[in-house]
Amino acid sequence: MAIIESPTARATTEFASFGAQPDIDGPGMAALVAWVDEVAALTQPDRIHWVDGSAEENAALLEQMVADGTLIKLNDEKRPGSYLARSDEGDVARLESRTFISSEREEDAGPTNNWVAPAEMRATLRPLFEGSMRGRTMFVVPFSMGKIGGPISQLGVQLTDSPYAVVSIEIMTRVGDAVTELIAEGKPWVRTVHSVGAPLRDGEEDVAWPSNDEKYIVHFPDTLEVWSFGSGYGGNAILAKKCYALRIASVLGRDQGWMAEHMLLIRVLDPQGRAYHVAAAFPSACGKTNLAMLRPTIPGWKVETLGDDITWIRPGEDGRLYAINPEAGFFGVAPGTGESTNVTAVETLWGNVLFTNVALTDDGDVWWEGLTDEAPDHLIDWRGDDWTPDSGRPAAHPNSRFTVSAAQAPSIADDWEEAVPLDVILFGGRRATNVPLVVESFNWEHGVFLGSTISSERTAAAEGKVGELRRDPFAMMPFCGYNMGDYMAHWLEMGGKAEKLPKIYQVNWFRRGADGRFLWPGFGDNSRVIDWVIRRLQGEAEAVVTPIGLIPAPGSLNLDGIEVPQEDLDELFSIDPDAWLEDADLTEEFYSLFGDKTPAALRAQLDALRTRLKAAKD
Ligand code: GTP
Ligand code: SPV
Ligand code: MN
Repeated sequence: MAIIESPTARATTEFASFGAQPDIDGPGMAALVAWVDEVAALTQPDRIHWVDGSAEENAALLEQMVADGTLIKLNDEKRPGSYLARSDEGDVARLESRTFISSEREEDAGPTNNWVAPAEMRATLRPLFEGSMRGRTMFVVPFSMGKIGGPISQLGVQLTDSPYAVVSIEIMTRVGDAVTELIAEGKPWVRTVHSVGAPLRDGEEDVAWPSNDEKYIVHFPDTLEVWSFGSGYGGNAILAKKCYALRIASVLGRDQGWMAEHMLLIRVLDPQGRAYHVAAAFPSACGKTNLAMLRPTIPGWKVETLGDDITWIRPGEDGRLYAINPEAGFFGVAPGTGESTNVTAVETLWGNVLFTNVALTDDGDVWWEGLTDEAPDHLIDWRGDDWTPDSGRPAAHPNSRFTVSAAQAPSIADDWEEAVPLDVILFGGRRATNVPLVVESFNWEHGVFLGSTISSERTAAAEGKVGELRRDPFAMMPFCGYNMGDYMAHWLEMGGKAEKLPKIYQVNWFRRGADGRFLWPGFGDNSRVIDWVIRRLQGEAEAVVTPIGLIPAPGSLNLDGIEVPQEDLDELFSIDPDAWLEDADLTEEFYSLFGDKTPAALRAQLDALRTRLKAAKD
């Protein structure tokens, strides 16, 4: 079969041997082709390229992007098979203010999502997408979240005019003809459309990072569609990730009895070799990739990586909850990733990496704040300007990223594409004050309460004022595709779907002393918290009851080999009832946003917390 006949389709010259519609037939193929045709008629690309997912095609795409100036090829001796992209200065992070849930009913989006009625939103999007791919190639990218053909995998297709998005999706998901075959067989799939919104007039020169000042990231949960316009960056452009695997998937989970969560997933092996599976929900740029690649500083413990950002959780037949990472790669925060903080990540990044907005060294390699203790004498910064250590600005953008295949991590578990039984769930945020290093919940309901109260200091992963404290329940505030009140109820319901539930903990690596420094060494030493948590499961570590939950009994946290002064430890675990009562008021305010949808069980948890805090004051 030839490239499909759309009003604008022309044969490609630079990809003469790639891009034709694959010769795949089946009952589901007509709907796919019709949709590709329909979007092409709207967006009017010069060419349509069906991505087959082959290594040759990938190489050709990369080569073309280097020729076009979109990518810089790094020094093959230093960083083989790797590239650097510099985004537009106005396109460096997710845009929560431009992210919409267009459900039929406003209450299904809820008060914490931007909502516009679907008909109105479609009327807004139509003129934006009309002709938006002119002068460009529209890529048809069939992808699978979860291994291709896996029992709980989900399929989708992204139409995009960004080759950068295509090669990113090829790292982050499983892409190619094998997916198209499943769609042709009639398997369900989600439609996602992405345009950078920068059509080229005849003969017009392209820029390195095309984008549009006007941006929309829109989800239609009722029809399972995503439409994204104007941005080429991360979660705005790799639609399989936040848009599908969290926002759309959370809606599927609500309806089908499972969960899509913003969590890393690891296997922890204790010194006896017993395996435990831990999932952890931390807001963006709060340490998921870091914990996912944890190298324990206490002897005998080992951590295997299963996932670093998204976890789907389902009840299994044996009465446990099973967890799986649906992604195939890591889109990780570069700054702060170094030999002393995450050596596994540094090793993972030896080659075959797509970097975005990091700095370029004079010998054609990359650098970012925290990669080494000392900065090189000269760099080209993320904007493309000369940089020296006394330039007075970061060389890499704070939200600069690496995109790399998960299989390349030396810590990756052999069976990382399979679901595993979940033993522990951690909730964490970035809290300079108030929240102790670790708190154990009394039970599932109390654990869900802890998750619902997570707040965190804003990071550079999204637009907004960095450092400002904001509520981020379950680390899902920007990623829940439906009403957060219903979502909290769904968490409680899931507690009834398994006989042996994971135990829930709250953690905080980011508490600071009066002098502003971190009280806890963090990184590899977070294994000490994991060790305590696992020994709690085994009934081998002592805890003391506090008004907010259980904390380690004195001496029960393994601190062998590190120096944490007693005053720091006291501060790390100090609980100020007055501050917590103030926090409880904010929780009440937050709950009131959802009116009747706030589960009564969580309101009861809040009442009980207040009662315990008041008792502690007397
Ligand atoms: P997303 O990809 O945005 O979802 O982020 P993430 O949660 O995976 O964040 P990541 O692990 O990449 O960490 C982001 C930043 O947190 C980096 O700058 C790390 O250096 C820092 N960080 C991670 N773990 C710790 C820790 O234990 N202590 C301290 N102080 N910083 C940490
Ligand atoms: C996050 O912000 O949580 C990320 C990066 O994981 S992005 O894919 O851009 O959403
Ligand atoms: Mn994330």
